Amino acid sequence: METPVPLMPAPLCLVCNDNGTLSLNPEALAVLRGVTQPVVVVAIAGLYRTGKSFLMNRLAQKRTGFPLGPTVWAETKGIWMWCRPHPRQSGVALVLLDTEGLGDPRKDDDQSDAWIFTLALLLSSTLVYNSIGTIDQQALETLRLVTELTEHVRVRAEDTDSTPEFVRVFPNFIWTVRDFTLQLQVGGQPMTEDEYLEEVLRLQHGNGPKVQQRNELRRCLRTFFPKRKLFVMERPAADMALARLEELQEDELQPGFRQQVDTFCQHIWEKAPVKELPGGHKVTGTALAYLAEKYVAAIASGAIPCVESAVMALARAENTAAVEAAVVEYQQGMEQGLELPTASRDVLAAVHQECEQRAIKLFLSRSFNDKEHQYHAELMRKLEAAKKEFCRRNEEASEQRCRALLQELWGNAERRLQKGDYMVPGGAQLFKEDLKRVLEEYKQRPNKGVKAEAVLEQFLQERQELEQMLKMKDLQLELAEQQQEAAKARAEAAKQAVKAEMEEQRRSLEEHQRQMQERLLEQQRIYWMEHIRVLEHNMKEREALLKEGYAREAATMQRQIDKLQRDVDNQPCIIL
Ligand SMILES: Nc1nc2c(ncn2[C@@H]2O[C@H](COP(=O)(O)OP(=O)(O)OP(=O)(O)O)[C@@H](O)[C@H]2O)c(=O)[nH]1
Ligand SMILES: [Mg+2]
Repeated sequence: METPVPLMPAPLCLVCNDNGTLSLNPEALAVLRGVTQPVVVVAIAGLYRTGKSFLMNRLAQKRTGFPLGPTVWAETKGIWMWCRPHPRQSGVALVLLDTEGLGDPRKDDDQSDAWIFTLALLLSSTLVYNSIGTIDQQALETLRLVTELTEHVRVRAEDTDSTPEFVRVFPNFIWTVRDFTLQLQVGGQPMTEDEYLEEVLRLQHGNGPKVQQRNELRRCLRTFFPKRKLFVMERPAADMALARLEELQEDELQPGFRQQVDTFCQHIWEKAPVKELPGGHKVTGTALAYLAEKYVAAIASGAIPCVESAVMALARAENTAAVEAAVVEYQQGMEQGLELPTASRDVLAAVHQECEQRAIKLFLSRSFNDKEHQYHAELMRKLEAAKKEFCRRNEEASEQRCRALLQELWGNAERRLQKGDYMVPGGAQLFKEDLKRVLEEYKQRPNKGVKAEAVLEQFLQERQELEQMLKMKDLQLELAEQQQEAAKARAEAAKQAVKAEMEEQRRSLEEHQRQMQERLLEQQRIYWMEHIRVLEHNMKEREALLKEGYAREAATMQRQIDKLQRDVDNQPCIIL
């Protein structure tokens, strides 16, 4: 059964900012770890006091939640988190991250703004940048952090400049403009919000340092965030009512605002993607908590957070857990599916095959980045050992049952032996008949299991002393004959078992290989799609730059395209 998203009646502070020192709140971290579903993570960032928390409460479908604060002073500190069941998708959680407003003049350190923005960017799958009024120079200036991201994010540990790689790991970008009053038009023609955004991001001509600086920001936004959207919203209520927005009834909000905010929320609920790692692995709340720990620890130690290092550490933890979970799945399946002793080895083998298949599937669905197949090999070893243990238990159960059965069937004969019934004339014949009856009855009884022949052979061997006791030639012959037959049957059964075992190992290997192959093909497909997406984006960007008359910038982009193409030629399957 699906575990529900842990109930979070109100948001919790996830990343605390204590005068520029960032740390994680263990309580919030524990809640996030408990979210075992994949997560859609929406983070909001932007200037302080611009209605960010209010907008996040709309996404949570709650009037109150993230505190707003009616004063001019910044309200939200650090990063606040609210995990909610996803309003559209079952089995997925919606994680809302509300961040501290940027540019608060009362803050003495300017570094925490950059780190909080970086964390919002690295943890989210959709980043909402919120500004008020119109997309003016100030709104763009606040985003200057984007041009400094090289100093705050590494994609691979060995990168000196990670910028060409950002596009692979960055979230979708949504710009929300609040209190927007302008008409969306160019030359008298109406334009869409997205067209307006592209217009704003168009490079400007001129060589002055100011133009260069602004163009640099535009270029960064265009290249880092290929998926971008704009939503404009009018003022939600009359000035007087703004300070108590949380108390207003829905119909007291401006109808235009209501409609615009609804369109925004619908877009997030319908389109915002589940957070994925490079290679397409879906991030759960548990994994997100792990990443948050790694990134915050890197920042706290004065290092630059590195996506690849965090993902590799996460992969190690997840893959170890995936092996354990797959072994448990196998063991539980075997316990439920088997009744020991099984009638034959084939019965055990059939249940084993089914459980093994399920275990590999579970492992592959959870594991990722297992480039050397190290964890897969560990799983194979553990499943083999677990199977051996079930075989041993099966043999033991069969032995016990067969011994008990022979003891029961031999009871009568044993009593006669004690009484000396076989030592009198005609006793040998009587013994022969009794033995025959016991053997026939033993053969008839079902569910003796895989040790039926071996136990019988041993039983007959143990009866050898009777030959001496009874001193009967024909009886000796009889016993020897029966014993030989039992030994033959046991040897045949052992031969069959070896053959079956070899066959089983071959099949098991094939099953592992089949599922691995499928997984490999799927990973290659995802890798190619990612690569093609980046290539297409860069080519589109190069075209646009050429069209806008920026030959030098277009040439830089061409170099990136060439490098991507070389990567394709050299390494057909790279999984970050
Ligand atoms: N003008 C205007 N005010 C708004 C809007 N949305 C919310 N407010 C009001 O603006 C004030 C700040 O709102 P918050 O949602 O706390 O803004 P914030 O961006 O989270 O603020 P910080 O956490 O301090 O950065 C509150 O009084 C809100 O009622 C809006 O769209 N336009
Ligand atoms: Mg706030």
